[in-house]
Amino acid sequence: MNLNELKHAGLKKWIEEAEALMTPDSVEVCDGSPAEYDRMIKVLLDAKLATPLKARPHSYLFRSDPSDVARVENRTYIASKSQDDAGPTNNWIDPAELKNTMTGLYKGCMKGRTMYVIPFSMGPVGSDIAKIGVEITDSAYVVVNMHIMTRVGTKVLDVLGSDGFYVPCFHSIGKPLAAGESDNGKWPCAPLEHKYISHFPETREIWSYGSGYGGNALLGKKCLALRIASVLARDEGWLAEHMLILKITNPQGAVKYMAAAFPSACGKTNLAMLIPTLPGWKVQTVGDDIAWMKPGADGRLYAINPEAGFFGVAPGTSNDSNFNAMESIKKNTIFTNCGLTEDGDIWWEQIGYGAPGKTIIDWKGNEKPAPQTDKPVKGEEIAHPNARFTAPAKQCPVIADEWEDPKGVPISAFLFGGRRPSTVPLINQSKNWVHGVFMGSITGSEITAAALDLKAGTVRRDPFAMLPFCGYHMGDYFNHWIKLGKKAEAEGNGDKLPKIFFCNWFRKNKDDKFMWPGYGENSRALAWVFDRCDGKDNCVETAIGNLPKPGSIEPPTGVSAEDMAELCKVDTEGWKKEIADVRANHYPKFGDKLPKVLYEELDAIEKRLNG
Ligand code: SAT
Ligand code: MN
Repeated sequence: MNLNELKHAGLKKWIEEAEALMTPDSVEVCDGSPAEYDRMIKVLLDAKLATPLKARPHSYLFRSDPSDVARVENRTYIASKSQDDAGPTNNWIDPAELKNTMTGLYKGCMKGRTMYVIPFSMGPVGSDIAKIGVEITDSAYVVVNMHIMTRVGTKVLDVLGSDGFYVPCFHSIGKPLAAGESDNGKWPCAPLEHKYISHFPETREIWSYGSGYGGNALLGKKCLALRIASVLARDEGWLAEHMLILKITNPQGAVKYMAAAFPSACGKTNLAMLIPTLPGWKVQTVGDDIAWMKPGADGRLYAINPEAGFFGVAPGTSNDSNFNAMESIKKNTIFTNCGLTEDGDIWWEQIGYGAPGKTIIDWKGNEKPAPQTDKPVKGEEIAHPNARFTAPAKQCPVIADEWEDPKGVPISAFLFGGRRPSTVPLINQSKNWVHGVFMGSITGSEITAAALDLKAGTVRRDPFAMLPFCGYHMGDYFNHWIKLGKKAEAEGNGDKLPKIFFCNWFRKNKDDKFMWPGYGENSRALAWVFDRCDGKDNCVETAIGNLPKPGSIEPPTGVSAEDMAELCKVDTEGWKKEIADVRANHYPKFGDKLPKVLYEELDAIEKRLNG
């Protein structure tokens, strides 16, 4: 599409300003067509950045620069006008100063390259809950990934009309090309000290520079759908959350939808695609990473998955751990930083089998002996631990029919969880909304090996799994959740709010062995949650919440009755320590902005534990 065909004058002006600043050789407005995808792949093949995979139709492998392999949290900024609005858990730079620095970096940054303009919708095009963004980028790799992860193209411009709202997103890899120069197999990016992933919450803008990887570059995902959307949600009265959405059907055919937030490495994608071991139950996927939720006219909370694909961690994904993910990536998939086998397929640690043939190319492009087993060897990884697949959600065999319903799906339950070897029971229902917000606010995982400045055994708290993704002060964020509950109650809709639960698949016994098998067996806890939402008499009220009544969750094979009882009981001493840790080390981080009702909740639980 030609720039002059653009109906939106503001958008056209913004693109022209970007072109004048970044001085690309040419400008292309993306139409989102399959032909455009193939043309971009051709550009990437010519630059020797993509390797076609013989074993998977229409699929390609990329190897990034070893310095550009993950989100860079220490280069990620929330540049609100006041530092206090960004809060203590976000990096902050004054927006004028940051724009000044970045304008300097953007100057001439696209020389020798094409500037792609990607109009995209987060959420089904035209949905009331969806939002439009436009990403300007000089990376064809970003274009193909955005094709899969979002809805791109002309249909989005049609919805935008001549004056619609969009989030403007600048992205440059920060590697201009001299005349005649080509990337020639070297992943283009800028050095770490020039990387910036910047968010301007007041003006709803995203400026990213220097990285081509994942959430740093695919700006619809964490930047728009979480950091900027969390600010929009605060201002407009809805929720933008780091949550999977699943559909669950019981043996009688009744359906509920649940949304769940976990810190990284807790198996969110696995839970979203779980295959229940409980006979007659069915789980289907609506989303695996992000949920946008708005109160509907009936008082219920309706959720959409703003994304259109999965950007999943590859290592650890196998037919055993996530069969449906393995099925989703059989074709039309982009792989980044995986190993390449002799027969032209990808491979990674814990894929479920050793690598075929004699040799394998690792993620850095080096030839190595093909591993006989899929066990990881630290420091010798074939795939980078953050290697990824980008696959269309519609390829998931258990994608729910409603996954693209513009109305969204009504949520019955929220689940929070983390890796907690001790203290936290298998599943626990909050006593009420505020107690549920308390549960979300103390979410975290215990760290196993001593890392950075934290001792092993310390709980690294990641409230609502949103710490790296909230575009404003976390104290205000907790308050937003509390206000949403209060408003629903004031409108007589308190009982229509999702019930809130805390789960823990990672309890260990004295011998350091997992007490719960996890994966498909987690359906037992989901079934209990399902029945709880219907008010079934399957719980006992305790000091910390509503726990499963003995016998209400049938233990899976290999879990003894004693272990089951242990998994579902109150560890009074452990909880006293938990409360003390939250009081001394966690809540004070948020200063005055921590809602008073959360301290009251802390006092109330402590009193019950002592009483
Ligand atoms: O790279 S992403 O931000 O998209 C994924 C992640 O780091 O959680
Ligand atoms: Mn995520």
